[in-house]
Amino acid sequence: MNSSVLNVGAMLCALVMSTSAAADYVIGAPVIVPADNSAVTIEFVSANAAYTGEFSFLGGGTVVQVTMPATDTGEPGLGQQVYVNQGGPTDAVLLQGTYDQGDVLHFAYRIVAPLEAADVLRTDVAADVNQFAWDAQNGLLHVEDIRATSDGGSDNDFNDIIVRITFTTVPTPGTALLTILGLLVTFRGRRRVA
Ligand SMILES: [Ca+2]
Ligand SMILES: [Ca+2]
Repeated sequence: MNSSVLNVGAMLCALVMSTSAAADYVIGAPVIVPADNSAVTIEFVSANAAYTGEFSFLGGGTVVQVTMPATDTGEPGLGQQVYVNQGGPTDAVLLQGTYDQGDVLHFAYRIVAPLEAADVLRTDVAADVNQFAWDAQNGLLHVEDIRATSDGGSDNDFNDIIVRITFTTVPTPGTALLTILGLLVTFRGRRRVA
């Protein structure tokens, strides 16, 4: 097999991989916390939109409702301000609070410019949920900033802002104590053997 055939094979493979990666998100799927005592960080991945929008964290709760609201740090009622899509890459942001397995995290996207496009999209509002698409496998949340209308309307590219959501398990005081006790037992056991 010559190298050009190998190169074509590699290109096809890359194409298939990128195609399947792009199709991994599910429109309207909730962002569900995978484990107890999870801290959550968000990173800006990319934005490709004519409109300017602000992405924020509303808090945790059930699929349909925020029951553990984040404190407003930007626009009143929209929780923890995280990113502006036209702002480009910035540092990862630690979200307020810790969450347990099965909690649903809620987000908002507020279009601020141009003024005629101004809109607020929220994952806890039934009419808005299909503006968000969650790729649980890769931890990527995609936002579509234009609502679909009967004559089309939206371009449905779901890349107007893309953020990566990462869950990290935080040891509770109880588990930390158990770990210390376990180490002490191990240490005593070793001394006795010696
Ligand atoms: Ca776009
Ligand atoms: Ca779009």
